[in-house]
Amino acid sequence: MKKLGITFIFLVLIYIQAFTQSGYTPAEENLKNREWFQDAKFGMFIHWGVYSVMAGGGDYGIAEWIMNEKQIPIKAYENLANFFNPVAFDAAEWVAAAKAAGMKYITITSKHHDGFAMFDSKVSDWDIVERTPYGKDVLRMLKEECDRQGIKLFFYHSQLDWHHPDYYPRGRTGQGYTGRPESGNWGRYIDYMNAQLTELLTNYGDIGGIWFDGMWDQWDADWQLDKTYALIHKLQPGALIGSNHHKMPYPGEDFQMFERDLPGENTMGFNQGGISELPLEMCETMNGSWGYNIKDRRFKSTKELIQTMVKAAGYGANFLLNNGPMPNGKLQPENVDTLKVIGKWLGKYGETYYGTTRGPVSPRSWGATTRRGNTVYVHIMDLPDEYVFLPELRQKIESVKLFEDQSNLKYSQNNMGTIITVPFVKRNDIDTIVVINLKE
Ligand code: H79
Repeated sequence: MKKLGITFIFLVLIYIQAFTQSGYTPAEENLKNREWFQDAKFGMFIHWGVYSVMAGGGDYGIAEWIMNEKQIPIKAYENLANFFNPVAFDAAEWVAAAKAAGMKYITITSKHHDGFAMFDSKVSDWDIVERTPYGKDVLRMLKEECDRQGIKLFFYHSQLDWHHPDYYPRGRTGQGYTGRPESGNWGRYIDYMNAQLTELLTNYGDIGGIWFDGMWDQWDADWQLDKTYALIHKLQPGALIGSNHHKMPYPGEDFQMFERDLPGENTMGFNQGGISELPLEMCETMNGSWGYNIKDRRFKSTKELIQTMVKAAGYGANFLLNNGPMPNGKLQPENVDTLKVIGKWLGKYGETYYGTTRGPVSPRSWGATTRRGNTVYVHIMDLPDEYVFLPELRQKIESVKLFEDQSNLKYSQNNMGTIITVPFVKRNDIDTIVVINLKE
């Protein structure tokens, strides 16, 4: 009887596993890429499309959403493509700026919610090659340059589509103004999306992965994730799939992202999911906008960005920092300056960041910890005391030094944890780093 019970539990467990993973076992190269991704830590997000031409239309907080926010019907919105002529676009410059910042990958919008393909699509003419005077496939140009400079390229792809007639029934957005017919074939839309994804996964060599967004537009729709994810993993088993649905990852996803919030936080009001065991990534804007907004001058300081980047690392999360290039093809000069400062900081302190995992103490109001093997890095950002307390850190310690000058720091341990003296005179404004070497 007992044996039967155990067999039954065993079968249930197998069933649950098969059910929750939908049969997905990541390929070896996928697992390798996950590791690469976690070690790489820092990437550049790029929001660029025909909406960039409108530069927010004089409003804060509007950029790539302008079609929806200003209720611009498709026929009128399509005119924008006629003015998208980024003659100053230089892929080498973008990739060099990313590299100078210490970034290891770029995630660019292949299609945002307006449905416009920033690549040469054969299944739609709503794309950069067919509709703009520029007429060139910028994704191809960027990919070639990324290959040259050793940067991985990911594609952001919106599942939500305000332009395609078959995106029907419609969700919470894109209602009532677009001029689309009040009918459509959802299955055909999914086929269309999969056809564009097939183009992206076959015509651009090896890509880093696909960054989905937009499922939150309608939860009840039949997104057929299994089909789309299986297609991607079949075409490029190593490509990492993530989706910005703000929930716990679905089967078939390879990493989890958090939009403008540290993992587990929900200041934005839509990050309601928990934290999974998959590789994590937090994305953040330089000002308050993703796409180019001419009025948005609320640029975050390099101090704030570096501290957020390090705190994300304290959760084990990557940092995907956005750029909204201008319609002429140039990155915003303010952003280029910021990237240089971050790059300089990483040039000096990168050892405490790249290739680390989350540290033994989860992020605190004073900072965060990261770790590589037996080395723990304590990042002190805002500590009003001369002492930092690391609860639960009871492992035997080999040495405690200040990263900056390798000077030894005083410490003591008891059964509650470790206390380290970090003199005020040794502090710097952004991140004072203490290096703890633990005994084997
Ligand atoms: O691409 C960038 C944004 O355009 C996109 N994601 C980043 C990376 C984005 N779209 N929306 N949001 C971010 C915020 C989401 C707002 C939501 Fe809602 C709140 C979605 C669901 C509730 C607003 C209200 C939109 C639908 C209802």
